[in-house]
Amino acid sequence: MIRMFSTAALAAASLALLAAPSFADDHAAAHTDHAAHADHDVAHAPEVIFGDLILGGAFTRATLPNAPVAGGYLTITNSGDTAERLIDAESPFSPDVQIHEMSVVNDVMEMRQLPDGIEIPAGETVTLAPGGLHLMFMQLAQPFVEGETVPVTLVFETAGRIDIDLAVGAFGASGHDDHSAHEGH
Ligand SMILES: [Cu+2]
Repeated sequence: MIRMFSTAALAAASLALLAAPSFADDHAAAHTDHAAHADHDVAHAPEVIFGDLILGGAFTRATLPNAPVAGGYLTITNSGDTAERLIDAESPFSPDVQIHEMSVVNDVMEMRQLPDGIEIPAGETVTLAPGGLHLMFMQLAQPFVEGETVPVTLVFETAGRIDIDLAVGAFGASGHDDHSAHEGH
């Protein structure tokens, strides 16, 4: 059944290709992309190459309707030979996207803003992940919806600005709540 459908779709695409090559190409590419994406349980945005920087696995998690904040995560690889620094982030979903770190201080998990951002040493990868370094979307303008994407502009000290999308995964699937420090007030 699936095979028959695929054959029919291919035939249709071939016919369309004869009639309107560019449209058929676009459609086939989009379809393939979508099918591949649906295979993944965990949503991650595609890798983005930005000069010497490789931005990978960008994701966030769905939020409850009135959640005040949300985290953002990705890996940043610096393939260059000079250090880089992530100094700011912006998003239409928040008037104030901050760079945060969670760490254990005197046996208490604390979250703090990093006013100087995050250094990405030459040749190294820095991971922003739940429980550690992260982007923090303050004063959320609207909830993050699973399956959608959240655009964010990363601002690097040397390389400048790059727009990426965070893929929105399931709400708190891990049960690990890295936003409780903010939700308390
Ligand atoms: Cu935070």
